[in-house]
Parts: sequence; structure tokens; C-alpha cells
Amino acid sequence: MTDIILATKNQNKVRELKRLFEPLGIRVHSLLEFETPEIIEDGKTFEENSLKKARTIFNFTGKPTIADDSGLIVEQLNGEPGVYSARYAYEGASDEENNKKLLEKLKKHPQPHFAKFYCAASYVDSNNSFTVSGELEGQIIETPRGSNGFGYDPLFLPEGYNRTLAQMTVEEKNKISHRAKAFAKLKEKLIDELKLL
Ligand code: ITT
Repeated sequence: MTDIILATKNQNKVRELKRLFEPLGIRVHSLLEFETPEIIEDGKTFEENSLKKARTIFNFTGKPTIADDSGLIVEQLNGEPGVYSARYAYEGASDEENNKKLLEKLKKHPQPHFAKFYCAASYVDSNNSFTVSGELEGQIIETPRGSNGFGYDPLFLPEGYNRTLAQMTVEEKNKISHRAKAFAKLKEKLIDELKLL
């Protein structure tokens, strides 16, 4: 295998996957490079959505494809925002609007607000199809801190740290993140079990 498509337009994800796969001599392409059909993320689980993205883009390009779907799961909110993380306030909402809605909802709950980031990552080619996952546990704080990262990072304090994900460098976040863990598992599976790399 020399080329992999990552089914996303999110630059953060592309950079992360390139760092893992390019040392193995594999070129990572993303949906920023070509026109593809729009994918509606209407699954009830992260797994369903990530597999749908990977399968759709594999069917379209014929090249081995990786996709992921990720989000925040808050215990006191029965798992919200979950698969709706990107559009929690409304379809097309900004990160700030989603963060504001999250804090509004948490107002009636006492601290600590335990939460985790979850990522499902899928791989599809003509013979194989599988999904793995990664998690990062922590809690939601009531005042945003830091300006790095994206999404809910300014409100998320990983367990064992006194800085939010938005106060960490990309390198620090990539050592502990849900997505980094899922991508690392996916890579191991391609190497050890499927002998594809
Ligand atoms: P693609 O679907 O194109 O891959 P996306 O940015 O929409 O890109 P997801 O559907 O996987 O990515 O992410 C859903 C939302 O979950 C995202 O918009 C954030 O609000 C939140 N999220 C996921 N990972 C996060 C992280 O590492 N830090 C902060 N928020 C995150």
C-alpha cells in the first residue's frame, strides 16, 4: 500500500494521520484534494458514522480509506452532546455557541462534571473493513481556558492534568487524545493482524 485517503476536510486530523503514516512511506490524501459526494452523518453511534464515511469514500475512490467520527460524552447529560457534538446548539453552530449551550445545560448539575472524548476510526479497502476506538477521560470546567485546539478543548480538563486541552501544544494533545489513541490502534491492526503495511 502506498496511498491512503483520510475521509475528512479537517486539517488537524490530516496532520495527525500524516505524522503516523508518512514515516512508513505511505502518502496520506484528504478530501481537501478532490471533489467527493457529501456524506450525511446520520448514524446513532460514532462507529456507524465513521464506517459510513470510510465506505462512501472508498466506493468513490477505490483507494484504501480511513475515517473517524468523534465527540464529547458528558455523564450528567446522559451522554450528550455525543454524535451531535459538532451541531449541539444548532446545525452550523460555531464552537463558541456549542460550548455556551453545554455550560447552560450543566448549570443545574453540581461539579465535577465528568466527561470523555470518544473517537471511532474505521478502515475500508476491497478486502477489509474494521473499526477501532479511543477515549480520553476528564471533566468539563465552567470557565473556558486556553486558545489552542478546537471544539470543546477550552472546557476539557483531562484526568491527571491541571491544564485544559486548549492550553496544551498540538504535540502534547496528540500524545493523549482520543483520536491519537484510535489512529494508533488502527495502524497497529494494519501492521500486526492484516500485514498490510
Ligand atoms: P469530519 O467529519 O470532516 O471528519 P469534523 O470536524 O466534523 O470533521 P467530527 O465529526 O469527528 O469532525 O467531530 C465532531 C465534533 O466533536 C467537533 O466539531 C468538535 O465539536 C468535537 N470534537 C471532536 N474531537 C475533538 C477534540 O479533539 N477537541 C475538541 N472537540 C472535539
